[in-house]
Amino acid sequence: MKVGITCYPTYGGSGIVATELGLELANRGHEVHFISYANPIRLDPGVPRIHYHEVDVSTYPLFQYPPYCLALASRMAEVADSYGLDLLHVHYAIPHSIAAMLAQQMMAPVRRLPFITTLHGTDITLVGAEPSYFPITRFSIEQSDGVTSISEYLRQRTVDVFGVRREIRVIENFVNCDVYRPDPQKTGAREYAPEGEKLLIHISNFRPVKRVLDCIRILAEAAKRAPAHLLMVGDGPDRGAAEHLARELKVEHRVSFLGKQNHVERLFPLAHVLLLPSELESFGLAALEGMACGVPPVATRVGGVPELVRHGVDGFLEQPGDIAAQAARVVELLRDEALHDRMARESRRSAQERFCSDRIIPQYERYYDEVVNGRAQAA
Ligand code: GMT
Repeated sequence: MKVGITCYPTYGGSGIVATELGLELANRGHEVHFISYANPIRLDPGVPRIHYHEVDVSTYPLFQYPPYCLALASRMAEVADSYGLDLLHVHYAIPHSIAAMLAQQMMAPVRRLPFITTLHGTDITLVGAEPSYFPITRFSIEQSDGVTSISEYLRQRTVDVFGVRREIRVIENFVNCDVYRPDPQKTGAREYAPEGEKLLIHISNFRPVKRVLDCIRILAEAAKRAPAHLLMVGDGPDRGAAEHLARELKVEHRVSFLGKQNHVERLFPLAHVLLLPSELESFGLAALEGMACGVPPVATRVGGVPELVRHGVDGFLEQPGDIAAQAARVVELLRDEALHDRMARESRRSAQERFCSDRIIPQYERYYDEVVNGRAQAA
């Protein structure tokens, strides 16, 4: 099949899922065309059957806000026409879904161009629920030829918040278990922890919903009872505050802020525990990537996270903001080697048996087939 994929190409779970999906599809013989304003971060150039089409948003003194959505729609229609795309698959409803709908209408005199919208989380729970975006988000969901959601939680939330009656297919996030794999030797960990401290890791876009300050507080508490060092990977609005808090709590020597990293599959395997203290998480892709590397998560019982992490089996779930409880779980995992080994094994097994690309990508392929052949249930 020939698929056009649009996503936010910079850092963020939805762009990562879209990029990994494109790579997996290309690997399975499909032709994939990324259409976006920048090359998606995890997309190395030169991959066979992958094409990248940049959207150029020209400015003009009249445009206080350059009309990206329109430029994107034009490019989508152009690429669809030139390369004979079978469908467009957009990740994150706003504004990608509306751009796809416009491209579809532009192509209508030529042929049918169906589009699928994949909902990732904040497009529904935060942005889409804002009064100014609410009606257009609902409209874009109704107009899509197919809609998928990355967890059952997000599907239900979309139904509850938007009163959507059409089918929303749940296709959970996935991980490539050959790329994300454990390293029992934890080669390279000493670079960050020369005294042999165990490493904790947090990876996110450092937005308030991620509660990154909690990571620093958890580390400070846990380090009183077990030697530990925290890797903070990513960047975003709360990074400065997190660095400040580390100094205030006098643990700055125990925290490494690594900034945005392209090859997180090299960092996860160094860690013993992954921290995901989010206020809300529709899935928690970072936790899945960590689990595939045999790193049990200490996460919060919010949104779709319990669909991924089974409390006491392959990780622990506590309440958001409960630093004492999360720190206590970290200490358990750092001190009790047998417990850690068991959970690390279960994490890996869980990723392999429930969320490996080989299990999930065929679900997208089947859905594409239904949508292209007009068998998916619309509004
Ligand atoms: O919160 C983020 O990291 C960004 C956001 C996005 O759309 O880029 O992530 C959402 O999509 C991810 C991939 O499907 C999910 O794993 C995250 O749970 C989800 N974030 C939230 O729901 C807050």
